[in-house]
Amino acid sequence: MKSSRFLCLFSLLALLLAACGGDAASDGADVAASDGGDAAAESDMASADSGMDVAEVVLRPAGDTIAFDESSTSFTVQAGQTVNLTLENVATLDIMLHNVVILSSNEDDVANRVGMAGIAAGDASGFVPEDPAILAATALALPGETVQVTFEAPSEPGTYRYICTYIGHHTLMQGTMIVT
Ligand SMILES: [Cu+2]
Repeated sequence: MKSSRFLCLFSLLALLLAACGGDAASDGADVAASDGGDAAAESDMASADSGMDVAEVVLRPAGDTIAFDESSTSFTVQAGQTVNLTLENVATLDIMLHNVVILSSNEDDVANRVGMAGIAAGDASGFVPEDPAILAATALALPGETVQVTFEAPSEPGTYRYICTYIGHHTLMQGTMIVT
């Protein structure tokens, strides 16, 4: 039974003819057709889903320096996407506190204004001022601490600055969020 079925399939493949019975030929055709259909449907689903997924972003400072790590100076999200942003403060020095403040602009003037206002805002507000250009901000992370903020990416594609507003950090500790 098995060998005759094998021979039957073999002859099908070899000759590309449905010469050994209607059942075998139609089975083969059904499987091929439904496999192709499923694969197409799955890839459609995946691309539709990717627009809805939450973007997981992890940023880290470059050790004990006042700078974001090389891999943390930029990240890309989709317009309107929910972003789960984590700041892992991997610093070990007591003075290396950090946060991430996402701005609605990529202008130096705006980054400087918010950075200076952050210093004035002080410890009580985690060095995050009240400013209309702030889209989102994490709490201040002590060395070894991890903080998180969830926000919605702007609906407008473009480049947006993020800075650390801890005292004296905003000019050195910057990155860009690219919204596509
Ligand atoms: Cu910092």
